Amino acid sequence: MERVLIIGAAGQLGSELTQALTNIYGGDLVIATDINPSSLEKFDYCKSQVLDVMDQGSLRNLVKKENVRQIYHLAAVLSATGEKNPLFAWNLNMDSLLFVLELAKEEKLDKIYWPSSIAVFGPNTPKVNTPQFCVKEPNTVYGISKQAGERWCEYYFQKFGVDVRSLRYPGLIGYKSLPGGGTTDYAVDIYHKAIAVEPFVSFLSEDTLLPMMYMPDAIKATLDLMQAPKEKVKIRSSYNLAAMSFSPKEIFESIKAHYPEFSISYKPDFRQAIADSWPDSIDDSRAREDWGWSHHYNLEKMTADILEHLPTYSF
Ligand code: AKB
Repeated sequence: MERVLIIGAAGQLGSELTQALTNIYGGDLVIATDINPSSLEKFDYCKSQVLDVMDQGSLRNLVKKENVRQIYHLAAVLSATGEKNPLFAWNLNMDSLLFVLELAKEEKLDKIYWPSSIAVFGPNTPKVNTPQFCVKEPNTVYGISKQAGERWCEYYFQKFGVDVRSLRYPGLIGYKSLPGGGTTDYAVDIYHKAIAVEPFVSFLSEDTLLPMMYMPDAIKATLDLMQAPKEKVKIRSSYNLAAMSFSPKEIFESIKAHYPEFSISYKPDFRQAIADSWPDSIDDSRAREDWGWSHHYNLEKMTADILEHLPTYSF
């Protein structure tokens, strides 16, 4: 039996991707792993195991013992948390990717998925409709690690034939997990404050525009890319990916249409500089051309869906 391994499964993306992969492959063929034992309780529908991705020996043993053929490597320190402990973020983000790529090469694994981010772009990147190929001078440790990671992915594909695929996610917004240390995570937190009828204090200024995506679209993009025939995946660093762009003021207004009492104030902190270094909007035409990507959710549809489901969702 050939299995699919998810590393960092309890995070924002993993929590929903693990369910989607289980729907495709069945619970016996999917193994959710995370460093935090209590976070694995939610994976009662598939196999699960504690795994520290920095423990190379345990990772290798697990892959061999369970006949893992695909790895989704999602464990990472995000942008805001990374700035608080840059060397830890660099070591975790880079070493873990290299462990996985080496393992894929040695064990001739079928496919690897590794997420990149709009954080690969920096202040000298064209801000509007940011192209697939352009200047990238990221100034966060998270962005530098994603940029270097992209180069390593392409290197392992070119030199060793490792079938590694990647997307540059915009800010991802879902209601099934709590904010996880990202700069775009204000747009997750704001919905929790709205349904708790609490005022929201934004750590970004009102007009800070950032590219964003609702989680069902991110899951669809990930599965579409991973299921695309190999020859259609022409970019082996990472694909630009886009759905919508909005500011704190615009997301607030979309929520206020449902919760008229909701209020917001703005108190920018160190995360403002990170957001200011990132694009306003992304050109993802290569993903659309190469493997048929299209998105479904805009801001209004996303807000309506989250406000319908979040109040009854139990963590
Ligand atoms: C972050 O804000 O750090 C992440 C990202 C854009 O990759 N959500």
